[in-house]
Amino acid sequence: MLCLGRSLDSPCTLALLVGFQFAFVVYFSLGGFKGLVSVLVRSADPEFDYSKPHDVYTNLSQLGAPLIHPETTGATALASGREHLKDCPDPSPLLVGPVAVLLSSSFSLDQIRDRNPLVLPGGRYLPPDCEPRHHTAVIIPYRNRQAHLRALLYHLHPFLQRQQLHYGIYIVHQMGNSTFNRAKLLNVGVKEALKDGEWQCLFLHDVDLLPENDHNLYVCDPKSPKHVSVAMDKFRYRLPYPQYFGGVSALTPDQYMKMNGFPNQYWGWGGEDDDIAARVRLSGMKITRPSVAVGHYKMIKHRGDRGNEENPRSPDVSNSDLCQDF
Ligand code: UD2
Ligand code: MN
Repeated sequence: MLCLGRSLDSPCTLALLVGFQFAFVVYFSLGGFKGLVSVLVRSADPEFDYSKPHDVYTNLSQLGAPLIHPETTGATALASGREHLKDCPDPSPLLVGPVAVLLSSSFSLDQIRDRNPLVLPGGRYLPPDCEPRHHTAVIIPYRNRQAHLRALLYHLHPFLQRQQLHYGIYIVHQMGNSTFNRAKLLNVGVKEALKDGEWQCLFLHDVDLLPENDHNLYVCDPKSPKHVSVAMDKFRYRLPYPQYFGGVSALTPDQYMKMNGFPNQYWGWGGEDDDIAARVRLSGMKITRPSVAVGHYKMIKHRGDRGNEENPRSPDVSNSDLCQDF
């Protein structure tokens, strides 16, 4: 090379130094190695145009007629007449991508039921014309959020039906005025849901979070617990911090048992989501996430609730906590 053997103050060495400096500035302004890779390698993630969302009830008329009477709920009734059905297509042809979100629903529960005629009593659904590939229980810890619950049910029923899942929605209501306990309610919900049906996947879902893209499938990852609400308007569509596990998450019953359920000792707001993330790690599992492109959610704005004041001290996360919590 022409510069070799010349003294340090030669114009050539100076040019090299300036070049290196420039490369460093570019490297760090792109966010280090990750940023550089994302610029050089085109991401395989799909892109969605959130500026033109579909109505959340799009394609619902294509679901087909019910094969069973809507009043029948028993397992045998659900199975009868379905023996010759083929597996549902993968992916569902009914998906539309971004869907509009109504943050306040003026619909009553009766009106929501009327708009979703294929949903069975108890908030259960089974695709009428194909055999579902996935069986998901959605578990919602709840107290005194009527308006949020109506907005969620209005949105979630058509959203999940388009995914052609077998699903059930469980609202776990904490009675009375004593301090709220989200994680304990989730434990109760898991136990009751598993008594009720052979669910392969447990979706743990805040009542005030509305998914914005139906490609965000409400199915579990058999390898790892999944944190699902990765991009919320509340956090400007980014993860607030790497270990964040709040909002919506999904576990198989096996994953739930392996981490010994959720902690029961978090009374009041906060801390339990981080504890749950720590339990995942302590039990030797990793957290997986959908891409930010599909994991979009809107959160209904709200103030803190009476009876769910901030938990003044977060209980220690230790192995001794990992005992008989569910
Ligand atoms: C965050 C997390 C949430 C949880 C909480 C701390 C997000 C989007 N969510 O929510 O998962 O970790 O912090 O505990 O970051 N609820 C009721 N009635 C009540 C109180 C709570 O139904 O009186 C339920 C409801 O499902 C609600 C959830 O508990 O969505 C979480 O409570 P929050 O919405 O008040 O807390 P937030 O939004 O800070
Ligand atoms: Mn909230």
